[in-house]
Amino acid sequence: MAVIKDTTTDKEEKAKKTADPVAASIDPASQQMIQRAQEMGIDTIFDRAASMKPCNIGVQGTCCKNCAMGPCRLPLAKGATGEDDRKGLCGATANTIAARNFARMVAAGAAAHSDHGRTVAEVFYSVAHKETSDYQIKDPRKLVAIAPHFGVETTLEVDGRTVDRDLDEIAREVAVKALAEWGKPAGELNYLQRAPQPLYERWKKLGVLPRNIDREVVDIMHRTHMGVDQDYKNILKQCTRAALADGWGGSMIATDLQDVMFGTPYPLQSEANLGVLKQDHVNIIIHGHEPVLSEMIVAAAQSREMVDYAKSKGARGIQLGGICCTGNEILQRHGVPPAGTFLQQELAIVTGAVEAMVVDVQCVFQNLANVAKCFHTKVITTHPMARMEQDNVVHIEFDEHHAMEDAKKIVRLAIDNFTHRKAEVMIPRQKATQIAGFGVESIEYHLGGTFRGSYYTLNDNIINGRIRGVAGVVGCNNARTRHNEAHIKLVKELIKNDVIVLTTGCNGIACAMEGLLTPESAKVFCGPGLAEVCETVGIPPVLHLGSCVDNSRILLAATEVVKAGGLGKDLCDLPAAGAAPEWMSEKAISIGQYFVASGVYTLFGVNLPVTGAPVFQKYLFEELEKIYGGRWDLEADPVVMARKMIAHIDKKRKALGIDRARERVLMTMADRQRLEA
Ligand code: XCC
Ligand code: SF4
Repeated sequence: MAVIKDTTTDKEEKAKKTADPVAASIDPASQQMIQRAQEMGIDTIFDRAASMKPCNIGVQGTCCKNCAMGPCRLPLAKGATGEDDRKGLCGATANTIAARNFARMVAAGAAAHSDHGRTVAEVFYSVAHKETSDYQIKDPRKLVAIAPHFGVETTLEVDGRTVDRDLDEIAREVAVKALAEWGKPAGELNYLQRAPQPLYERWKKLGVLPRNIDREVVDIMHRTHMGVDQDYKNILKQCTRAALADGWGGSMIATDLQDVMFGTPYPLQSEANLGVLKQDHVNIIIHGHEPVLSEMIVAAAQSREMVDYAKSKGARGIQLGGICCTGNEILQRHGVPPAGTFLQQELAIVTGAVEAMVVDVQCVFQNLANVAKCFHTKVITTHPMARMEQDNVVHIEFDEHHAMEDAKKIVRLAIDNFTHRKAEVMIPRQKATQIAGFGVESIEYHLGGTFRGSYYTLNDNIINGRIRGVAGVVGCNNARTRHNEAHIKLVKELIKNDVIVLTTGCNGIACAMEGLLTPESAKVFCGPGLAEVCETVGIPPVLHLGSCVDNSRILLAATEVVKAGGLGKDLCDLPAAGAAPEWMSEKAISIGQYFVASGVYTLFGVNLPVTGAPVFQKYLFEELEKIYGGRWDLEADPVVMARKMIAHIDKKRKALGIDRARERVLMTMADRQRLEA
């Protein structure tokens, strides 16, 4: 194959290294597949990370290519002192450049989440207007619960009596109101008022209430064009607006309407890791983010017709497996096991057991198609927005108006491919059991019990110190750091210290692979307080809340905690912190910014592209706390990261006056006996 490179030097060739499988991942299944790929001469992201260094100016966030006079590169020299007179051709400072780059990441991230939300809202519109019969309203209760937040009445007066409004009518009105959130000409996003009152008032006073979702993204693109906003503080203010439009807008609407149409998740048992694939089954991997298609594939794969067809080809059945957040969506609602995290997508194909890898949008490696060339696997793109240039990729465009038909076409293609399998099937045996499917509603049910569904019990256990605090640990894998290592070290350190963990995204999959999503793991890994709570209530110490758009569930769960009382009046009062230890995507930056702007101390691992602009970095890491109550931080060491989160949690406990309760819990048996004597 022709490779475009400078033929005058073979430096590139010499620099080509392969990854050390054990150094690349903590997961034995992944190690096995990395090694197998190397033996077969197939390169994976792990090898590419070993052979290509990241740009050391981009890493600092201080390379500007926003006009053709650049790229202007402003590296910060190690140990630089004195006046910072670095500037681009136009005079843009390192702060301006880093802030503009940061803002564009927020814009891309908010756009990705929110555009996913828009698709969901459009499908919901079709459902509400009876344009499709493939989808239904599976959870009418949730529809009635969210309608008031859009200003939609759920009851009406008839002859002086209050009666329930017709569900179809509510659905139509919610659909119209929800879709309007992307482009309404005036006002502010409806869901913002779901935040605790003081937080909403703070946003209002600061002038950061998003107007409509699309506008805040466009605003960033305009503002960061050459020669517009050159004040890093003002640029960051717009980051907040766009990020809030994601977390309390596009993402939250996506979660809610998905629940309405596909069902609100409820705890269920499943498994995780490459070992979920089956030698004698047709294996279909579903990868990406939007569950509108995957919902249909799950239904199609379970249909009698398809199962019989699979059997007619010599398979014993159809096994679905998820990767990334589409995987999380079908896990939460149907128990479909994730085959792995973001970094395992190529490795799934390397098993030789995957008949089809179906992808929609986001976090999909283009290299999947190259890996697939070495096996019988069909890579199927399904979204008009996301195609691949390689000629072995099949495009089956998905349309909600004939959703089931499209899904069956895809499943049939996978089944037909079963007979093309070659001899080299090698499925790692590793898989772990997990309990997933948590959400605002099920936490309420579990911790409140059948008789008293409320967050009161959770608050009580936080106040009495059995639970020290709450951590949201979320986000991706990053090939610049050992696969899953920081995720697992961080989460283990937190639960060891009685901090309950709410997880989403690839962290959720990583924790599942490690067996942390089982109630039984509490006894092994948790401190005595958290272990006791988990045992009494029968929950894992790490609660899987779903995909990355489901971070909105974390925001709402935290809001419920505030509402239940005794832990302050605002999200920033809570003994809580957030982290994305292995982040890589622009979506993560948007998530980080909306958590910070909602009052949460938020730590990122690996690196943040702001280190080349120390003044801007200080603004994010220190000044923001005075404005929003939350702030950014960077910490590559997961154990230190946990300590920082715990220190913050303890600081908040002290401010709430509940630090002494915690001390009592930590008493040893001997202390107790002494007291009783
Ligand atoms: Fe992608 Fe959502 Fe990150 Fe995983 S956690 S790598 S964004 S799949 Ni969302
Ligand atoms: Fe350079 Fe300014 Fe153009 Fe950026 S906008 S590339 S700093 S001249």
